[in-house]
Amino acid sequence: MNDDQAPTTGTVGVISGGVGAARFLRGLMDVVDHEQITAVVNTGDDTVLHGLDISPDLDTITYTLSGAIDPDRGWGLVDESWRAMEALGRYAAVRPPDSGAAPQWFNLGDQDLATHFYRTARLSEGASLTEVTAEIARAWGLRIGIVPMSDERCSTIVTVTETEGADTTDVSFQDYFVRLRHSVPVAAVRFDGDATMSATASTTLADAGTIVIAPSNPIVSIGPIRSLPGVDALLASRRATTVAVSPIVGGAALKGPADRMLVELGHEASVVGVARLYADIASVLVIDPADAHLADAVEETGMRCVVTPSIMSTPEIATALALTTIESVATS
Ligand code: FO1
Repeated sequence: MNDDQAPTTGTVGVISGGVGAARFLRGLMDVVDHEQITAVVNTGDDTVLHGLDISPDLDTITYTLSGAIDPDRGWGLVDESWRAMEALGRYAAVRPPDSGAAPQWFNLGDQDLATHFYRTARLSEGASLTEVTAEIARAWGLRIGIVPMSDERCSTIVTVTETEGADTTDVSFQDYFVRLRHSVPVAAVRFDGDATMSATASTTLADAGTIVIAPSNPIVSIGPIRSLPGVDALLASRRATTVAVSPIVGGAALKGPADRMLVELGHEASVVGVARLYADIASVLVIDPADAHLADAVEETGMRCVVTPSIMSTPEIATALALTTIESVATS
């Protein structure tokens, strides 16, 4: 970070999903001291496979910020090998029809497995997900705070129509996203469990000088965090210093199925649709120049609209986006 670039924001809490949030945080790390940044991260995508506790969004953020992410996939580690996954084939061939053992539809790289081994072992020793996540971040040399939204399980459940004309079924988020390749119609999304905000997430959002809602899917990435008791009320009370970055540009999602999902669930897949979802909890919406013609319509929702390039195709654009975003609600 350059001192002459530093805006007067104090600490920054970033409400985060996976890939889009990770790229935004990477930019933020160029303009704010790392110790001043805390990402409050979605864990609604978390899953258990092979008996291992897997937290995709936490890992996507950790790997991206430490420069170890596979840049093409946006998840998992660069220069990864897949020998363990291949070896599972031997057992998939003999598993009984009613067994879920040796699933191969969710790809866990050989080095990535080490993270899941460590997380699972520490959780089974009684450590909280908050503690384990901090340990993993430290192991990757990070000084920013990476905090799970909750230490309890909160699972995103997606109601889908798996085959045309069939009844709807409820599936886990990873079933929808990876196994069904997010290509089936979504009828509803809900968040199961009686989870509460983790203590660190709660302190982060209460005390941050600035809160950013990252450019993540409003329904399945930001939605699980907002579903926790007290989060929306807390954000509403911090509305003046909360800014959201639209994950929708030109009517399309930057990554993933957010655009289709918004429409299927009765929202508009545009920056105006995003503004309607966030107007009660954030005072500013950052949109891309591609949507500049919708700035007035965004402002009609009660949000101030800031127009700046938001497609983070280079690190420089991510840095400039992060700076403009936090300056949009800077106190002085
Ligand atoms: N996404 C895929 O599309 N296919 C995979 O096989 C897959 C494996 C995977 C393993 C570890 C991990 O941390 C993430 C992984 N992802 C995979 C990404 C993940 O499903 C999604 O990016 C998020 O859950 C959505 O934010």
